[in-house]
Amino acid sequence: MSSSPKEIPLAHLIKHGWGDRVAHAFAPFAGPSTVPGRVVCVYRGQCDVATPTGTIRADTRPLTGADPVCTGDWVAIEGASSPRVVAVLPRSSALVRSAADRTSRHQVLAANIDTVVIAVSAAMPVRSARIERLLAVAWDSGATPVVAVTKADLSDDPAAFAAAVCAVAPGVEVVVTSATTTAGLDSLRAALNGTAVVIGPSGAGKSTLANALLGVDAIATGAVRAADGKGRHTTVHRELHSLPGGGVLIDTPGLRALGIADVGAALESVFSDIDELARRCGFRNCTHRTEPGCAVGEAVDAGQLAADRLQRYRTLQRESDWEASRSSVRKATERKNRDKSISRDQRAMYRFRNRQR
Ligand SMILES: Nc1nc2c(ncn2[C@@H]2O[C@H](COP(=O)(O)OP(=O)(O)OP(=O)(O)O)[C@@H](O)[C@H]2O)c(=O)[nH]1
Ligand SMILES: [Mg+2]
Ligand SMILES: [Zn+2]
Repeated sequence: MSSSPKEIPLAHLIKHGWGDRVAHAFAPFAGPSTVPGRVVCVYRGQCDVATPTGTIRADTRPLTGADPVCTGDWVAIEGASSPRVVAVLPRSSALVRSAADRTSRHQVLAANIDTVVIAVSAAMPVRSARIERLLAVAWDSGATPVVAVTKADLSDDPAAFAAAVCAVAPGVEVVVTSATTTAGLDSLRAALNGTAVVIGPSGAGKSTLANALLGVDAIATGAVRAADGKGRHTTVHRELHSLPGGGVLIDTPGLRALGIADVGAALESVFSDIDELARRCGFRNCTHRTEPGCAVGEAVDAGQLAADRLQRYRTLQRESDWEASRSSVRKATERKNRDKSISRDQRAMYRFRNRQR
């Protein structure tokens, strides 16, 4: 008899985000010796997984591929005495960045997420390009971005800081918080939904914020460098925690350079102000450079759109297009290699048959 999810004690899994969608996705893998689980932390060849009987360490080596599991993944586990991950369930969303070395594949930072919390420290000047980049990755994941301004207690004018952030995050909720004074934490809690992942540069206060939401100091934090206010990369693992009031939170290590993958239509969400203007341009394929009747150009001239924001939009567009072409080259190469190996297998089969005759 195969065990249906209904027969499994689910309290520990529900705390980690189990619901109808996941139950449905797990159904084809259900079996007498298979249990569902959620990956809470990944190590080389192993991972910690929340299962119906608690969180256990499981072997991930049975899976192949460069980046087989990632924090937030739902998996199927077999083997009670030496548990191993035998399958990764289809992801509902994934936060993806372009690999830093620009040669290998993309890296999945978190899976099955509903909210992406972008941590922006109010103790540092606003870095618009970085916020836009993080938003591009967030929108592209399929989850909803929220900006958490952190360390509001260290800012002379948190409202002005928030306004500057809002200017580069149209349509995104911006919540001003301080883990020190607890200001804004309730608003942030209200903005979270399902599984949230916190991203941002090192030292932004991601882990401190996560601890504040968890209500316990479960995660180590580290002081920023006095000289430039940058963090010291205290967090090294992506770690999933279940929140006391329901919901799930993934803390992540500080992002160094964040290369965007082919984010496609996500840029229209990041730059929805420019997208809105572009609809009113005289030409449908307007490049917003020299065309007559260009609503984007007119908005720049009128001081309604910052010229540098348009410039950053172009930069990200170019990067995304380049990644798209790179990925189509990669797909073509993969196809060619696969065709080659198929014809190699066929030749081997014919040789084998000929010998049999
Ligand atoms: N004054 C003040 N300091 C804060 C606040 N939040 C975080 N900090 C401090 O900022 C420093 C960095 O915080 P972390 O939470 O370790 O930062 P992080 O983003 O997790 O950094 P990495 O793990 O390196 O990516 C620590 O010294 C925190 O105490 C806050 O709301 N107010
Ligand atoms: Mg941290
Ligand atoms: Zn135009």
